[in-house]
Amino acid sequence: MFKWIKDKFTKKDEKLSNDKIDDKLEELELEETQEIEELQEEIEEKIEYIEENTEDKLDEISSYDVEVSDKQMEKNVEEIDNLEDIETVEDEIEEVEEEEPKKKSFFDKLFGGLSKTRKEMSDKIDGLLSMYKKIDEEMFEDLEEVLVTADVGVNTTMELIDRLRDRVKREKVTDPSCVKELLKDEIKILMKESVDDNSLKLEPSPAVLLVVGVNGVGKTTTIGKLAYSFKNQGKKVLMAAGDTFRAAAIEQLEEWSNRSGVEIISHTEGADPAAVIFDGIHAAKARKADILICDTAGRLHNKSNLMNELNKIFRIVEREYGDATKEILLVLDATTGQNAINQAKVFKEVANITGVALTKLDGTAKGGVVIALQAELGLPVKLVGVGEGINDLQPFNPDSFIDAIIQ
Ligand SMILES: Nc1nc2c(ncn2[C@@H]2O[C@H](COP(=O)(O)OP(=O)(O)OP(=O)(O)O)[C@@H](O)[C@H]2O)c(=O)[nH]1
Ligand SMILES: [Mg+2]
Repeated sequence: MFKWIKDKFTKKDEKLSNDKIDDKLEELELEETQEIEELQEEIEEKIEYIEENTEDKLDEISSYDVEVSDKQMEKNVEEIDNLEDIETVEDEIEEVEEEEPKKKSFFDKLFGGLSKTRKEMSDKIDGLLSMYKKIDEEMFEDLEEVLVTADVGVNTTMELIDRLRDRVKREKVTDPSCVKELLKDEIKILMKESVDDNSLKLEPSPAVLLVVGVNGVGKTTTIGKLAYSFKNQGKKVLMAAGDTFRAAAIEQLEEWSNRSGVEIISHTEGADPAAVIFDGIHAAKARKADILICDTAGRLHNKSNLMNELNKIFRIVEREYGDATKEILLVLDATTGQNAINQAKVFKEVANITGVALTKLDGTAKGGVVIALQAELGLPVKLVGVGEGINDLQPFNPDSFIDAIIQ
């Protein structure tokens, strides 16, 4: 009985505890589900939060990037600007450095260009005078020879030696070493007596500069150098390609037009040169040019052809540009020495030559020809060419020239 009761109660207990467990389990399950749900919710919220924040952050990051790259860009532009500034400054320094030696070397260039003539004259005169203890007729004769060989010309040399002899006597000079200075002085006096002004006359504006001379003397090169120089002085310049004899001549002037930045009027090969000059004059009037520079042919079939062509050009200029200031510049090649004097004589017959440009002095010992050109022919030397470069043309100054060839 007791056992039965006991069993019954145990069973009951068991049932009770089983129920409890079930309840508990149910309760636990519920709690768990709730917790899981809560956790899920929490996770979802977190994901949402993270997602939202990530988007903001990404936006922030990309806008920051843009800002950074904008700033970087600005910085880069600034750096480029600085670089450009630096380059401009460097260019300016280069220009100044280039100009400096140009200015400095103006006399140096002439001096350097005349080295061969100086050797021919100055060195020989020094050598000769050092051999004499006293001044006598033999010394004058030797001096005469040196001057003739240096292309001073026979007539001019005789005139100079006569003057020197008189001066030595008048001033009672006995020391041969003093003769060189006296000779230099007499050359300068003679050159200035024959020509009173060596400057180009291109004022008042408008002016026309006709450049003439036989072939190969340096006409086109001299025009290019002059155009560049006038332009740098602030003048409005125009060039007319009057040498229509060959296409290469027009192309050569076109090249100088590009180098000097000066406009050019040209026709084709074989065109009438006078027609080119006519067009040049009308363009110069229309464009209000200060100076019109005209190239002409030096290479024609014969002398009379050349002279007829030049006369036609002179007539056109007179008729169409009567009021303009006129220069007729004869270009002579110094390396041809006495031949240059002969050319000058021929051109003087057909044209009213107002000045001479003596070129290629850098390559010759015949620079003494300058003295004859002025003293014998009365032609003012106005320009000297001392090289092929754009800056290798100089206004002629008798004193500096003589100082450079007789030291
Ligand atoms: N060394 C040196 N060469 C020069 C000088 N002037 C001109 N030349 C050179 O001489 C040559 C002839 O010059 P151009 O200017 O063509 O002579 P051009 O008188 O126009 O000749 P054509 O058109 O044939 O009648 C070229 O090679 C020039 O570079 C100078 O002062 N010094
Ligand atoms: Mg030419």
